[in-house]
Amino acid sequence: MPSVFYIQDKYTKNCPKNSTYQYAISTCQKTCRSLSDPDPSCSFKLPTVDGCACPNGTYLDDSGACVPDKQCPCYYKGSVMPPGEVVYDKGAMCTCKDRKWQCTQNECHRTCVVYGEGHYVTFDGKRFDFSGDCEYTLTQNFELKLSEGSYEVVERDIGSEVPYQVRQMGIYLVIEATNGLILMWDKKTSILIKLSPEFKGRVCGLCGNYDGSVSNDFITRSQSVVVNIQEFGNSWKAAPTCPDALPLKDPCVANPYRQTWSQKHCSFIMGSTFSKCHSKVDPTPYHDACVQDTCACDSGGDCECYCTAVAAYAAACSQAGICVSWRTPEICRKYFQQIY
Ligand SMILES: [Ca+2]
Repeated sequence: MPSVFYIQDKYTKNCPKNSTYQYAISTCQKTCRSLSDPDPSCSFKLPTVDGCACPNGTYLDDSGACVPDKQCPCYYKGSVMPPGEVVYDKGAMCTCKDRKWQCTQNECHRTCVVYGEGHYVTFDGKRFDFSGDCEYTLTQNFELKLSEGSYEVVERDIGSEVPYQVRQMGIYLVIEATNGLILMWDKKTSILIKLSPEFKGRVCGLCGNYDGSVSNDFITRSQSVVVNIQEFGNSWKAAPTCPDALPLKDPCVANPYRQTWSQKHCSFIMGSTFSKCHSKVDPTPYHDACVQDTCACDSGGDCECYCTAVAAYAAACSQAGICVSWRTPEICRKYFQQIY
């Protein structure tokens, strides 16, 4: 703590810096630091003194000058930070302005994932299974038309096509729109939709409302929060005349001859290849989805459904910052050396 005032028994015109001579100064003088942190010298009373001190409305900064409060610096973990200085603390970016830290949460894009036989993970992390034969709205603000390798992105509010770039990344076609939307599609059953934080709470559809709460994602097209997955999913059909989807039957019960093969292969997700990721992303739901899809697989052979299911876990790991190189000539070799 720098000295707050300069004791002088006799009047002087030559007070240091921009302090002035004053009589009967309280020993507790305001410093810039005391505006940010409690000043221990103010916690006990001492006799008043005469001398040089900061004029009213000014505060002693760490260089010993008297400044208005707005010119005081900020303090971060005991260090002096001048106005305009930026620090990063607990994921937030904080800028020193008017002696106070102004922080903004440094948030990333959130992802909605749809993969395999109707497995969904919403922007807020709600997981559910829903499968029907209609077209459905994934996220209301956008109309995404994907079929057999062709695509179109339309933002509804604006009513016009959003400018976007398309590139191929491994097995994924990546569509990056200029407004904060990134779409990754394997041209089969997996879609990842990434939205920037500006869309928080502004979207609806099967990918949920992206408001940060996992408990209110089943909001129907008519804006009611429901518990039933079919009621929720069917409300987002594009065409009301399309028949409602029914609850999913356990495909391993329907196709018991596939169950052993499925369980044996899907245990790969729980195994050592992905061990680095297990503490970051719970593998159990991905394993269960893998078994279901591999039992249900009726197109492209057993391997395709299985590889898609494993790729979904690998993609989730990658989102969590763990990249796992899992494809080998023996496992899903068709896509060997391709991402996820
Ligand atoms: Ca939500």
